[in-house]
Amino acid sequence: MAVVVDEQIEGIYQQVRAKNPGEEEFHQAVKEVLESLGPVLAKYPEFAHQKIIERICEPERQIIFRVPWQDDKGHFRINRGFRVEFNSAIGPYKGGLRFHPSVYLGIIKFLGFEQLFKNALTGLPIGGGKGGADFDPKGKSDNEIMRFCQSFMTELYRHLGEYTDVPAGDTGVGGRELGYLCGQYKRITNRYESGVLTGKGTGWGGSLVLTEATGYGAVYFVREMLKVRNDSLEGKTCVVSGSGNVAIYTIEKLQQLGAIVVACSDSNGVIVHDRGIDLALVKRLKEVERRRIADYATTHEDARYIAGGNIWDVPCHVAMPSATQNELTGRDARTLVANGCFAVAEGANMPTTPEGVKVFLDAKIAYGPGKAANAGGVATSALEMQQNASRDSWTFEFTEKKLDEIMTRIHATTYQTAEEFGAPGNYVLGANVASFIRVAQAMVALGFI
Ligand code: NDP
Ligand code: 2IT
Repeated sequence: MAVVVDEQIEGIYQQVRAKNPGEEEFHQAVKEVLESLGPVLAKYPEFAHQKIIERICEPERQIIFRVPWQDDKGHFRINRGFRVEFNSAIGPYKGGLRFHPSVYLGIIKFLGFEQLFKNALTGLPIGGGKGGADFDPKGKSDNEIMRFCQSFMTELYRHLGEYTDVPAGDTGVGGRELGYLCGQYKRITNRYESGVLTGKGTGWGGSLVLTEATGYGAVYFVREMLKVRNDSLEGKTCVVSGSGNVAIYTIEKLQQLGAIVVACSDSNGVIVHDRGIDLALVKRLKEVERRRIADYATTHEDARYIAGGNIWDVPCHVAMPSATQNELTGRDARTLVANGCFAVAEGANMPTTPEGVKVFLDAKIAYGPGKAANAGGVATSALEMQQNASRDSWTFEFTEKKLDEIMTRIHATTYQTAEEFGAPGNYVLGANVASFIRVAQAMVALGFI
């Protein structure tokens, strides 16, 4: 039976590869989920009969569009925009927008696929989607960013709606970009439809805690993983890659819980500061002045900047990859384990390569995959949608408590599912299985979707 199921799943994976040529990141994300599903098909044969896996791997809708805009010198520029509406079995399509030069269909599809399962894990009524553009925000003026966002939304708006598709931020899309996107949506539709985007400013429909939510949530997930091992974050040495939104609030919550964060990074290099990262400085450099992390070392002479360095070479107890996909390789994973690292939680989406994941699972360290560990961002987006729907705005304390409860619940669900399906301590299997069952059951209930 198990062999038949494995062959069936391998056949589906090969079909996905053949139908989506060249989309390597998408293949990788699909493979990782499919590898967990053998025991699920054995328990729920109706999922195989109804071809639920094949249906889930095919997005409901994929939109690709031209984004023309003009730079400050008056030159015409053309980018490519995307929105992949992956699955709406559980709720409206929900997921962020990424602006980065590396964006192409394969990246958006991997992110949309991950998002679908992550969103199901939150237990909230949100489907999965993702979008973005191959636009590079680095070095652009505010006016250029505004013109780009307006042009992007001029096409995207027709696909959105608070009951249809609700974007948010991701790499390269933060408060500034969401403001311009929201403004253009409002101008075109003549509707103040707050629930159509999340991550809005807190003065105009945004939720408190959303800025902090992904990072805070990832740290709560680590706290829970350590709790079942009778341990805590107090006094632990931590390394956090990146220095963007997720990294900054991961560092903040780690510090609040008594950990010492000794390194962070950007795509140019690594800062190592043994007495602990000065977070106020990182926030100023990155959130206010939009500068490079290298500039940190000009303020703190006892910190080291390693141009082109590898952050995973820095010894730590807890590692939190929070920059980008495939940033942590098999070699990096072996280095971390050899240096005594015993917990890894992914703030970024798919930051660890398949070889790296295997190293962590074989070493039996506490390893929280992104779709579980970084679900706090989208969960708080759903809390923003709740507040918008009821024309309410909650306090910071109330919202943070809800986030904490959601992350604690996601940890419990993934932990228990791993045990139930015969892989105790394996959060990869727990997250894939628990979320897949939720989506699949909704699809079966809804009939031909
Ligand atoms: P930001 O744009 O705020 O920051 C990204 C950070 O990662 C920067 O420090 C950036 O450095 C670094 N980085 C980006 N690309 C690369 C690369 N190719 N190589 C090395 N470093 C890189 O993005 P976020 O913090 O919002 O997102 C980070 C990760 O977290 C992504 O994987 C995203 O999908 C995921 N995530 C984000 C959520 C959100 O709500 N924002 C929610 C859940 C997950 P540089 O400035 O040099 O490019
Ligand atoms: O990857 C993610 O979960 C996000 N970028 C957040 C998505 C959202 O809709 O809040």
